[in-house]
Amino acid sequence: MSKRYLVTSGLPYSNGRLHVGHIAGAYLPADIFVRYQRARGHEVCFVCGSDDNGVSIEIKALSEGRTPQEVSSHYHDSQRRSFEGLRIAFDVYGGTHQPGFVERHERMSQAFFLKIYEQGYFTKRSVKQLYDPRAERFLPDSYVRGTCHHPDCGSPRAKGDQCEQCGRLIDPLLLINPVSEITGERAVVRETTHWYLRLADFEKRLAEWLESKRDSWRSHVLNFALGQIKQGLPERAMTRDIAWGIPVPLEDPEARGKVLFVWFDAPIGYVSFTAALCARRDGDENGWKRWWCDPDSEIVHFIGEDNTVFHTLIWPAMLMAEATISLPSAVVANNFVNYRDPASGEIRKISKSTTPEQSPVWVEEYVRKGLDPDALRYYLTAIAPESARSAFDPQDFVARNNNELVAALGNFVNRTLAFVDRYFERRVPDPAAAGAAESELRARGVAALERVGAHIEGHRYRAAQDELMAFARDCNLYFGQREPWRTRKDALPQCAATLHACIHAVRVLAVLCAPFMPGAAQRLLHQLGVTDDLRWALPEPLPAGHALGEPQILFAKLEPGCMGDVA
Ligand code: B3M
Ligand code: ZN
Repeated sequence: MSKRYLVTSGLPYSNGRLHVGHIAGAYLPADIFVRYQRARGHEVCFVCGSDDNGVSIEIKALSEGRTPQEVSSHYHDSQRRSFEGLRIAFDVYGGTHQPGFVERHERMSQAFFLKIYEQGYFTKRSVKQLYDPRAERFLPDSYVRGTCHHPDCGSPRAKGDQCEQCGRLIDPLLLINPVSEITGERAVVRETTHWYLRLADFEKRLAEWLESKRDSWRSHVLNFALGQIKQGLPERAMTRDIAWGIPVPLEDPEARGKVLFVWFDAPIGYVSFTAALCARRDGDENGWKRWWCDPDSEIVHFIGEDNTVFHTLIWPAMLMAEATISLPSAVVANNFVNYRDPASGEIRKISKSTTPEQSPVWVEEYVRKGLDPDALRYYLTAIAPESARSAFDPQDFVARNNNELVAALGNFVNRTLAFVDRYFERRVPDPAAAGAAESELRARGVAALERVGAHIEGHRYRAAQDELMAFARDCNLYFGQREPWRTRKDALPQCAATLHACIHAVRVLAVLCAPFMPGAAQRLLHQLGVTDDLRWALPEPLPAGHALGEPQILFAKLEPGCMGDVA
């Protein structure tokens, strides 16, 4: 039976370039899942876009002397190109403050806020906060520094949210000699008013809902969320005193000049971008309800680890308060990817300040170098940070490309097609002499389809791709054991049957590769001279005599250093 999936990837802040860690965390696994479910015949909508609001974009703009709109549109475009370069194919790539999206997004976010407001889930509260008198603005915790208030530490450079010296949390109002990071001015305390979502009201329902996911979600995600509930969920301010964002839609004079907390409007972006897609595709934006409110539709969120609290607690609580949109079926959270410095061997965090600009860990650079997107997709899935952090190692990337993609998968395809090209006039040989070994290879293909599929459905992408490669290695083994170079001379019908089976295996490989390496899958079809739709099923064997395409190299061998010395 055909199902419906609404799949989202975390909306990247449009204030920087994308790196391989982002891709491995929230985008590539989602793209694999989407391609796979489509191949199974399910209906899928894959939604993403930029998270353009919030203080990080505002401050970035301030430091660059540009407007937040300029900054966010610039990075929105850069990020969109990076996704395209890696063939991560969203149905819609919106932006919470981009032309063509912002109007609808604002309208829907405000309506969402008002609905929760009317249900009485907000508490209006006046609070003290640090303020920069020169910049004339309230200071987000992370933009204040001062002396750590933990008496046994006293570091003079503690940040307003956390002390980097002793690692403990900081109460910004207790910070000694707080200074604004924006102007260097002494920060002062001022009163302000905000609207707090009472998350505690949802604890019981959240816990029940999370418990119902025991058997299907990753245990670290579930345990984290349940652990937070056990500690008690604090109320959270859903409004902010900044100029850039979605205006708070209340008549209350105290709401004037305030915007929605970026984490309030960002997940609504998933919905408003879907509406934009429906409007564009079918002329009716209300089509979004079919994806988001219909119990037959499954919603799957792919995110990086640092977004877990928002997707497993705050967003679901917002949805419970809103009461018409469904809760997610799954939240797939991945860990971070670090990188290994080839010069020192050190494992480091990928960061704007310490990772060289030319490094191919920046997707833009990788794409600009003209390297194969499939090679990166393969590597990032091979090191997918599904249960722990992993590290991008440029030398390992080259080694795996050469030893696995080229030497196993590419080699099998190439030796098969080159052989047929040379000895069978590039036509599919006759399978009349096929026997037990050929049936076995065919059964092996069926098993690979089943196993890879089961792993993808369980969100075990690394294991899924390993199965694909195991099949490729078995194909090579089969080729070696059947010795077609020998049977060609003394048992031609058998040789023909062997190559027929190998060609069929190549066609199976195209199906298996398609979610992971869509470019390679297309190259395989081209070489087979077919235009398959790559449905997730055992393809029909090609008839004897079918003309194949021209054999080509499936994956290029990479030279050490092709990733640049820096990486
Ligand atoms: N922009 C956080 C991040 O990029 C945030 C995700 C929003 S998802 C609704 O890490
Ligand atoms: Zn400290």
